[in-house]
Amino acid sequence: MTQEQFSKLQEIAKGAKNIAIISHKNPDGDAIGSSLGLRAFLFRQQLQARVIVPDSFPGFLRFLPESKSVWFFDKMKEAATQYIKSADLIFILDFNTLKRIEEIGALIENNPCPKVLIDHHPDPEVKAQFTYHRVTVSSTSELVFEFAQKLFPGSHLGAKAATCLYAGLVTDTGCFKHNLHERTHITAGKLLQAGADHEAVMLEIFDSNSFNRTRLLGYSLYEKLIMDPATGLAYIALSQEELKRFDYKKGDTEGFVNLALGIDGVKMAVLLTELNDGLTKLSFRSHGSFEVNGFAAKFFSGGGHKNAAGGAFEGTVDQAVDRLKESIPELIKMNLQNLRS
Ligand SMILES: [Mn+2]
Repeated sequence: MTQEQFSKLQEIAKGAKNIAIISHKNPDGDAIGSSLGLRAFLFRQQLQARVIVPDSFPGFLRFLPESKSVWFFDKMKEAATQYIKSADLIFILDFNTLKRIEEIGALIENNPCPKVLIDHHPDPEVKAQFTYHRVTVSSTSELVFEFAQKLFPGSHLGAKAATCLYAGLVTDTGCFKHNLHERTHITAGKLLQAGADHEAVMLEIFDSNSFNRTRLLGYSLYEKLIMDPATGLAYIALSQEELKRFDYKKGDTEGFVNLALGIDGVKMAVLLTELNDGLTKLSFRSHGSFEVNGFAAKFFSGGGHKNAAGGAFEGTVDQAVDRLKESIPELIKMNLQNLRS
């Protein structure tokens, strides 16, 4: 975005009465962190905005400032629909295709107001008058940090926004493990300077677990982890019944797939979880030049980043495992070049 565009957007924002900030389904730390961070920053500029996401976020994000203000579309369809219809400025954060917001997508498309896309996923399909997009960045939260300074130059971010954006940056990099660039650390430093609460972010997101979640992790690793040394695939498949046994709450399986990926010899790890409605969710992780996003898109109508992608399968978890196994030869083919090198 040019300086001129930022000035124009500043004018639009100042005149806007209903600002909507929309992020994706199954919102993660970056989706909620970037959205609440932007909201808190706008609030400091005397601008009111409403964060709306398709469904709820994991409990470990509840500590974020003003997290209670987020509207879940599936829980309050009418009010949210009304709000989006009447919005005169819409921010679209942390996703590149309207498919990721389901019904909200049509509402956004039908509203002719100015839209701003801030995202780091490859090849954005979302059409917006203002696009602040870069792939070589840790997170949307980091982009929002840059964006905020350009939208209102010289303004202070505020501690609330800083904590939200810091949470997004830290979660999307898996605690500074991936999606990492030189600038990530610089941004993290600046967020701390602006008052981000590092201790709360670490404690709430990484070091707090329910009893059931800890036991589900043990069960998943001991009983459910399958490893195929021939293909370098490791996976954990959890049925609805198993999730229920451990009183599964959204976000409880966060990080499981990375433990599978961490095993020596594993090139790709997959976590399969059977959700209530006969739908199985898949999370893919890989190392280095071994890419999983194309595979997730082709076989599991998903997508994402090169080394971290997601997808879904209509059917039981066992059927999804069959589908996964069937498609492995194709995955190997897709990555043959990378495997040789
Ligand atoms: Mn993100």
